[in-house]
Amino acid sequence: MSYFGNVDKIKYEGRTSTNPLAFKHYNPEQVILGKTMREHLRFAVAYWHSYTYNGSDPFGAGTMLRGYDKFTGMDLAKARVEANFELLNILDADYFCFHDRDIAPEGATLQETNKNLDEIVALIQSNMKATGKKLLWNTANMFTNPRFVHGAATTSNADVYAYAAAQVKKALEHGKELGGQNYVFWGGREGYESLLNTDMGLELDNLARFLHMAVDYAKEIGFDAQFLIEPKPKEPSKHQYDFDAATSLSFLQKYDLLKHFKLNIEANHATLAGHTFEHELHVSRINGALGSIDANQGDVLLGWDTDEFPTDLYSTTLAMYEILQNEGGIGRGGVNFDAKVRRQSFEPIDVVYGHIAGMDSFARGLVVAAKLLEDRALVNVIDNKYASFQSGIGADIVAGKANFKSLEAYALQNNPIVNKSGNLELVRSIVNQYLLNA
Ligand code: XLS
Ligand code: CA
Ligand code: CA
Repeated sequence: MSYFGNVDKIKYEGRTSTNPLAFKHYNPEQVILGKTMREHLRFAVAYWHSYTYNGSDPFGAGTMLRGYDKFTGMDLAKARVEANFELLNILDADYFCFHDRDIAPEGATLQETNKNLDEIVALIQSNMKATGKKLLWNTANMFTNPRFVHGAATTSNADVYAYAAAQVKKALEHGKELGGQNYVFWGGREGYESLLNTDMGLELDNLARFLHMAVDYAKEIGFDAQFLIEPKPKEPSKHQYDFDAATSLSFLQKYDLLKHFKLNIEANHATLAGHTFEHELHVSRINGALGSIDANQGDVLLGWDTDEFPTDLYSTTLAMYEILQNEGGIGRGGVNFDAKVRRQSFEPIDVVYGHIAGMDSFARGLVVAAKLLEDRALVNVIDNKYASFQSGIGADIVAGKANFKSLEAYALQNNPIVNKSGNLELVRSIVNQYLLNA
């Protein structure tokens, strides 16, 4: 059974190809700065958007036409496993990601739910063995079911807290079984609506306790995945605790969790927080916490999480520019397409086109970013801008040799002060030249 119309494995045909089912920029074995594109990018398909999402929105029903629509329950879950491995093969993508509730239906009890999960995880495992495909990360969906109305690890109901712990315990066991490279915590409903009925201090303390328990349990069972927090503001609660990278890092630091966690940065979440994608990646990187990325893009005209396939080359270039400068690049992380086709793009082939567009956009971003770095185009701009810290009083400041008295003595005899232009318009046109010519 084919769910994507018997499409052959997508091949690289180069930038002049007009074949819609070919890569124009993603050439998996091409070496850039000592690593292949495949190794730099570690592309992953997101289960929830590619197989579970049906195209519904608050105003209308699902529109997606899928070959597995005829199934329900566990049969549907099994068909989606087949669809996953078919799509990974078509895209020549090595990784996939899922929430527990994407892969198997919930039962009437936790026991039944876990039984369903065990069965599907075993099926996924045998497909992984047969194909060599790998799990980039799994996570627990603790936001869809109404029991999480007040949150999961930040709920006001201790019984829900215990349920959430049981759910993550199981997800960690499955992550281990499947050799997951990472494990993600996105705080779906970990936030609040109003302080009038919220004990924020207790909620955050409980969240930290929960994460410590997860770290301890992973250690106990020998699951050595990289743990990731995925920041996001606004959705679904008004005040999400993991608002952005800086907020998440300060939380991790306060609760002595920083050594156990890195961040999974999503482009659309960055823009919702009022930042660029590269800002969030940069904040993570300079704090040694850039772990993985969720590749997508928002829409400047809309204020919510649209999870579009990434096609903005400016953004993919600046994202890859950060990743290339990260120690070890993307490391154990990867480029996960947390992206869905538009509601109007309801044919299965659109999922293939969406991924090709995203993979090509990141491959092109990689090439341009590598060239920018190789030529030190932006490095020179920045070195020049901060040159005053290389010698004289600036070098003293950086070396920790200055104090208020020595700085005052310097300032008193240094008149007038001369500033240099930042030349930002020139810098932007240099970036455009690289985008067009690299
Ligand atoms: C939702 C998030 C979610 C996480 C995993 O906006 O992006 O899908 O990536 O729970
Ligand atoms: Ca995400
Ligand atoms: Ca999202």
